[in-house]
Amino acid sequence: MGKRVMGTALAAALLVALVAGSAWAQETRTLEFTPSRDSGVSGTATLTETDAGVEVQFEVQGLTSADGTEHIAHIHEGATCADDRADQGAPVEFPLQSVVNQGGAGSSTSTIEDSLDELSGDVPHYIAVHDEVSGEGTPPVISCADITDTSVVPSTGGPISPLDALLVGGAVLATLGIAAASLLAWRRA
Ligand SMILES: [Cu+2]
Repeated sequence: MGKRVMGTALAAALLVALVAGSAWAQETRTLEFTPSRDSGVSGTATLTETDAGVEVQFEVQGLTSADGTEHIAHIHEGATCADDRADQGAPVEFPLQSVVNQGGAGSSTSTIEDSLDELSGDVPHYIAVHDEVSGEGTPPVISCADITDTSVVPSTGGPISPLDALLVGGAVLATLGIAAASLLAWRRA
């Protein structure tokens, strides 16, 4: 009986440690969108490494188009936001879900087949939100976020986010509790 209780407790403790470990290892980076071409459109992007690739999630504010207007968005490879602002932008590497203006703000979530290391490596990448489509050609970029090592804050090895701290702290407490309980059960047996 005692041995079985302890075995179960140890298995539970291991499971908790595994879950905490994977939460710890999940890499998330936060980027900032700044206005291009005096658009006044800014925002925040979160890039998360997942099993399927990189989940790109962002929201922008300050859109002045009509409600319901679609703004196409991409990840461009081979230049920076500064280059794009000097009309020296780079080609699209990944299309992203378009932003739809709702009351001046809009969001987008896409998963792309790439890695954070690749996106923030030697070749520059930027996330671009474009002006509303009118006529032919790609409309100009109105908000831009560089994906570089200096503009990203990894949650592993860097500053710990409050959620990470909560998850890990909770897991540590749970593991200690289970260990204490199993020790008690073992002593009583
Ligand atoms: Cu684009």
